[in-house]
Amino acid sequence: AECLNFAMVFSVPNYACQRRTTLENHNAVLTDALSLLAENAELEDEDGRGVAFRRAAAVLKALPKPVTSLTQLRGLPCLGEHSLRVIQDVLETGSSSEAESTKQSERFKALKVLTGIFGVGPKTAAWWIRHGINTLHQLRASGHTLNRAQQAGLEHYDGVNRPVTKAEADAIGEIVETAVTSVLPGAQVTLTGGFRRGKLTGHDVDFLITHPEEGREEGLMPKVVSWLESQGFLLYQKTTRNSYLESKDGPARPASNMDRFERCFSIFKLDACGRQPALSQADEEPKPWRAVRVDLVVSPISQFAFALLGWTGSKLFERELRRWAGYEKTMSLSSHALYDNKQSRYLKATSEEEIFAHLGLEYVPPSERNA
Ligand code: TTP
Ligand code: MN
Ligand code: MN
Ligand code: MN
Repeated sequence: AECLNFAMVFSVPNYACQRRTTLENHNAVLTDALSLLAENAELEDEDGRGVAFRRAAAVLKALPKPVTSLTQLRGLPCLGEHSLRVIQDVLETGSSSEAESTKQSERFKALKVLTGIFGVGPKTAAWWIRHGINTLHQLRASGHTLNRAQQAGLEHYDGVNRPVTKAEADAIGEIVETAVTSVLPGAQVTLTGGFRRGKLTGHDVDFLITHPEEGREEGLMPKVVSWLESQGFLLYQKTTRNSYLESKDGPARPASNMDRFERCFSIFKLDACGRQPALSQADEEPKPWRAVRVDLVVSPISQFAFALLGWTGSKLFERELRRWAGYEKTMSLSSHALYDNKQSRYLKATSEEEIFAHLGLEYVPPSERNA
C-alpha cells in the first residue's frame, strides 16, 4: 500500500485529443458542477464561456484519482480562475454554490425546458422568455407560431427528452440497417455518436451510412427516408442534401462546424415490443411506442474515415482535434477531409488510425474519447 504524506500532483496534456478519457470518472461531483455551468453558459448563448467550463471539466475527467486539494491541480491546463473557484468551493463545502443556485434559478429552468423542445435553440428560448413564456403550458397557450420541427418537438416532448437506452439504440439500428440495405444492397450502416463511445444512454442515436463503391451512395437518403416513412417509422424528418461540392469555403474549411453531408434529423416511432411501455402523463393511456431522436448521415466512402471520426464525438474531443490540427499542425480538419496548409495538399485516410497518425497523435479509440 502506498503511504503518501503529500497529495499526488496530477499531470495532464493540454489537448483533450492527447488524452484517454473513459466513462470512468473519479471526480463526478466536480465535473457535474462545471458541466452545469457550461450548460448554463450555452443556454445563455455564451459559447466561449461554455467551452472554458467544458475544457476544465474534461481535464478533471482525465484524472486517475479523486482530487482532494487544489494544490494537486497546480500546472494543469485549461483551469481558469472561475473554474478553480468552483473547484475550491466543492472541495471545501461538498458542493458548488454557484452551480446549485444556477440549477434553482427560474431562468435556467425555463431555458432548459424550452430548449428541450426539438428545434428550439437558446435564442428562440430567450425571446420567448422575454415575452413571458417560461413553460410548455405557457407556450402552448400563447399561440406563438412554431415551425414544423418545433411542432413535432412539442408534440413528442416527453419521448425526445427521455434518455435512449443501448437496447433501444440497437433496435433502431436494425430498422435503419433494413431500410438501407432494402434500397441499396451493399450499403453499410455504422453506429456513431455517444453509443459508439460506449455510453449506456444517449439523447439520440446517430448513424453513418456509406457504400464501398464511391458514388453509389448519391441520392440514398431520400430513398431511405421514403422506405422508413412507408413503414410508419417516422414521426418527423428533415432531410438536407449534400452541399459539399458547391460550398465555396473549401472542403476542409467549412464556414461552421456543421458539415455538408446529406443528412436527416428525425424522430423515430419505436414500438415497445415486449418492453415496458413508457408511462407518459398520468391522465394519458400508456403509449405502445416511444419517440426517439435519430440522426442519419450519408458519406461517400472516400470521406468515410473523416465522417466517422467527426460523428463519434464527444463534441469537446472533436473541437480539440480541430484546435490541435490548426494550432499545432497547421492543418484543417473537418468531417470531410484533412488539409495540410504547409504542403498545400489533402492528406488521404481510409481509417481513423491514419487520421490520428497524420495529426501526429497517438490513436485514441472511441471508448476513450469521452472528454
Ligand atoms: P450528438 O448526437 O449531439 O452527441 P453525442 O452522440 O456525443 O451524445 P448524446 O448521447 O447526447 O447524443 O453528436 C454526435 C457527434 O456528431 C458529435 O461529435 C458532433 C457531431 N455532429 C456533427 O459533426 N455535425 C452536426 O451537424 C451535428 C449536429 C453533430
Ligand atoms: Mn481509474
Ligand atoms: Mn448522439
Ligand atoms: Mn446526434
